[in-house]
Amino acid sequence: MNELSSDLEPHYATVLARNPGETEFHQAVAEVLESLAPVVRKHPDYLHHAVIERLCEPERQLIFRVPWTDDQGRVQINRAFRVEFNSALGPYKGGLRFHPSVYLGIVKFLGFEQIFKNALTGLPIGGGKGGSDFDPKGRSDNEVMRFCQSLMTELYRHLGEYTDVPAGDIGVGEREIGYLFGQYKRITNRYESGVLTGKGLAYGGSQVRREATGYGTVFFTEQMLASTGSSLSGRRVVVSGSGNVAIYAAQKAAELGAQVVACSDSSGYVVDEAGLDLALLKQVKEVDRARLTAYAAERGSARFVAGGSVWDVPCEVALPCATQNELDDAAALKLVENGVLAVAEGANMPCTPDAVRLFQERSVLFAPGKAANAGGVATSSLEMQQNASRDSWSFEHTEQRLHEIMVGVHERCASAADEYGSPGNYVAGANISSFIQVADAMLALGVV
Ligand code: NDP
Ligand code: 2IT
Repeated sequence: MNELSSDLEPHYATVLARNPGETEFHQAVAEVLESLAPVVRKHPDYLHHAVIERLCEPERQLIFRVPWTDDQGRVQINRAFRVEFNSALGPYKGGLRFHPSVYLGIVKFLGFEQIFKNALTGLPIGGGKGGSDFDPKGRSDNEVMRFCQSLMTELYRHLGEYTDVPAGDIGVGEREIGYLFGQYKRITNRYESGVLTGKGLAYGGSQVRREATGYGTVFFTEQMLASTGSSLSGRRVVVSGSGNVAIYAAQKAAELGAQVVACSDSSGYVVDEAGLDLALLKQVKEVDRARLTAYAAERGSARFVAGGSVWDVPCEVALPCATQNELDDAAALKLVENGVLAVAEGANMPCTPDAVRLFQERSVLFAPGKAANAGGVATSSLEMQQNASRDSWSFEHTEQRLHEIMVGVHERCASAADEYGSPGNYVAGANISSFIQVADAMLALGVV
């Protein structure tokens, strides 16, 4: 990491000492603190009132056992987490991730990022995150339902539309949110729509929530390119992942005239020089829940490369939309050598710190996840608004709101970067603008 100022270094040392082994959480904290030296110089109050120490210590952390029975009648035990990180701006808000790699350090990195991301949207939402080491791959619908019901049987007591509002993330989509909501409703005997977001359209979901993260990432990319007089039209784009964020990032990029030539999953990547066939990709991933090899088998122009790095595929715009630390310095160098102009993080923290540094040194436009992928949680907040007013908006209206929000996120990042002496540095801009917003609310609320 870069060296921290002497004001901030002790806080980072405390985070390391108090949270041993949680490397992703350390990485996320370091990345924010690295931007804050000019802020605490200008506003020493933040240090006097221990805002940084308080921000780095979650308000509440829950860890619990999730017992469930598989289709063979065997009892399975998973571990689940909910980290309610910061509620200065609103109820805790953030997704649930189901993936075998989930442990406390992952949930804390995601929850910490979420505080700042949510602040950047300008909407009244605090930061939280949760998940489980449950692996939905290869599980039947019934197994997933029983797991979700068991998880909610503990989690429900910590949730509420004014308290904590989960949504999806890796491994959690509309199917899982449906089962979770059904169990919440049953246990509480309340039709409390605003307690979960990412719901299906049949029962209180919002138009555009499914598309929102990917669309928002592309809207942010468009703003970044426009700031240098450029656009997405005619650009070669590569996305990583082939899940919710990747599919809708690819779709919006294609709608704006880009050629999206590759995507990936954890087994390898697909190159499709004719441009990805999004209807086929959705059929394979959303309906059949199959692997990318099935896409390549169906599509004459596509080639599946087992293993390897999708970042070897030459492109002008790279959208990492899979998972944390999936794009390292070697991949970044390859992208730069191949002439990449812009990188926007659809995923949370997909680029390693060395990769980010390399992009910045080589003047590649770089958008950090907490800005670029904020459209998902922003549209979750729009879903909460619709639920609270018992209303539902059209697709066009909701997409228009999302677009305005992403323009606003870009504007906040760009102007904070200018004001604090790092023009064009969206990492600094995102961290500074969101930190000030949360810190000011924390000061106003007193020592709580
Ligand atoms: P999905 O579960 O829909 O898709 C995840 C995709 O990433 C899959 O293609 C998966 O491949 C791949 N992937 C996951 N883990 C790994 C891994 N360890 N190594 C390689 N590939 C991996 O998740 P989402 O699309 O919802 O989430 C993707 C990213 O976007 C995450 O970082 C998430 O935190 C972030 N995000 C999501 C938001 C949302 O609203 N859903 C909002 C903002 C950010 P495979 O199928 O092989 O596992
Ligand atoms: O990382 C994220 O912002 C999400 N997974 C979405 C959170 C939400 O509450 O919609």
